[in-house]
Amino acid sequence: NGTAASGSVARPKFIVDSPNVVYTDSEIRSKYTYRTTTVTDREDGTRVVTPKETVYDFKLETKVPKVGVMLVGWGGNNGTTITAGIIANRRGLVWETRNGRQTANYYGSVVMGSTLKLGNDSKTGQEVNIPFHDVLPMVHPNDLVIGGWDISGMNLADAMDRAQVLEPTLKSLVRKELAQMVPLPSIYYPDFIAANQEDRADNLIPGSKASLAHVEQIRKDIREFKFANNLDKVIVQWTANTERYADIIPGVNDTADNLLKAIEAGHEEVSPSTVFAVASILENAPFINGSPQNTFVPGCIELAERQGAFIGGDDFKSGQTKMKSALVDFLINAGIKLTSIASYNHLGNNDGKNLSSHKQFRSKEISKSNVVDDMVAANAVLYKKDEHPDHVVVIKYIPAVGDSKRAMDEYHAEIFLGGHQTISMANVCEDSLLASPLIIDLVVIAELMTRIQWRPHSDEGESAKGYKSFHSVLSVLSYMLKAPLTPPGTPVVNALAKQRAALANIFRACIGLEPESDMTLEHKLF
Ligand code: NAI
Ligand code: DG6
Repeated sequence: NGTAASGSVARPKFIVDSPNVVYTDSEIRSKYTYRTTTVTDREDGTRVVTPKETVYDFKLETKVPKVGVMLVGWGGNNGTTITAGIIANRRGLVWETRNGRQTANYYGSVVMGSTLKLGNDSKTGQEVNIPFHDVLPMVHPNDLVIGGWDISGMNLADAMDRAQVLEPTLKSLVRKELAQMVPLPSIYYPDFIAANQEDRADNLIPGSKASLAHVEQIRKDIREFKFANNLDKVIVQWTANTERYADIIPGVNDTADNLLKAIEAGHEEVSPSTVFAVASILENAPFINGSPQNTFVPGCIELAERQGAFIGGDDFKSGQTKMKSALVDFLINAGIKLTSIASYNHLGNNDGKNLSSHKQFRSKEISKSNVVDDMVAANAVLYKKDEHPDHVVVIKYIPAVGDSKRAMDEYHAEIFLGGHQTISMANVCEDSLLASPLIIDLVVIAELMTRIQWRPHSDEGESAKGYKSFHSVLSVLSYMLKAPLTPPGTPVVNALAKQRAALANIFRACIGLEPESDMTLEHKLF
């Protein structure tokens, strides 16, 4: 199952002219000075601020591999939409809509739709911006081979109709190809998703609780997909229904060994998404969780660290929450005291149906609610310790509106001398058309991260000694995720601008470029 596309070799679109950057046939190596500032509060009350420099070597493998993506929940709205979207782009399709002719594009993908400032033109001084995708050699989404699992055995063409997201004219152009695609059977533990999903569960691997046999079957599916499509790498992404939270139980899912034992013993508190994560980790296939549940129980994170496998999550950050993580950053950094956020939304797709069940809604409520914590905590001028704005999240299922989600938000804030500012906004969009491009970004960036290595700077130069990968938990994916998973004990950054800057500046470091400071002193100091 799945469409095979040929792998591609992308070459750097520019050369960095610096003694700190070396290009070889297969790598870009950079020496990079990371500048930070430490703050020490002394007992005598003096605060000492010290600039700090750490020199790293980065090395990036430049050959772009042939990559496959396996979606868990392939037959859902996101799964069918992204599959049709990639085919439409790959074939350069154009279709009629009531507004005129529409050409396939990747709008909504940071990697494919946004640009990055490279520098200033040496003659004119004007900014030079390049596609984000061209900053480092990345896989092109058109070359991704897609496959996956679903508890519903419907072929992707019929599932695309069921999703009610795409224009009929586009659907007719991709129907034949999608009809050939049938999701692999999946694991279904009814207690984890809403009871209202039962009627679509007709494509199942036998067994209704975690087992080693389930892990082995999923591992086999990944290996066979890789082999059948002649792939170098497979990335697995959960875009299946939101599950309820799993209880964290000492001895069950608190350590890697306990989790593996719990799976072997068929413990009821191990969720399908955790089983998929464990199988992917054991296959060294990066696993990304696009839903809000706590797939990454402590034992799962420990297992990923132990295996040196990459994981990322949680919950795609598409519309309402992306706006929240930008707007709250703006308000609080403008010195305006945000006092409440009321976030209401209704939608009528299958995601909304699943979320109409309380335990699944609760998972989503948590991921949608924690997104302002770091911004509030950073401003002790406006907020006392442990003071938070009121924050309520409501989701209602209204079948008639289908995938067209309505989100209404009210931001209430205190301004100068006791005045108030209330910002109300309404957002209407096809939910899956906002979320699907994030699937691409997560795959493309996660794959790239598998090719980057670092070490403390060494004068041994070309020697490959001492290099290692980034931490298993890919917090660099945070921009695309509502509740970013970070390495245990490290801070979570929700502010959208900071998340994008981290992504862009890590990429720049790999080619020996300083972070973009936006100081533009060259235009200010004459
Ligand atoms: P959907 O309900 O249309 O698709 C989910 C698919 O997962 C269904 O086809 C279902 O049969 C399948 N499924 C359920 N349990 C499974 C299992 N154990 N193994 C394999 N397949 C399984 O939902 P949609 O709209 O595609 O969203 C997918 C997920 O992404 C949801 O959890 C949603 O909350 C999350 N999400 C969606 C966003 C959006 O804007 N569409 C944004 C943020 C997160
Ligand atoms: C309703 O909230 C359903 C959810 O699945 C959301 O549509 C999805 O999580 C996207 O949420 P947001 O806040 O990023 O627009």
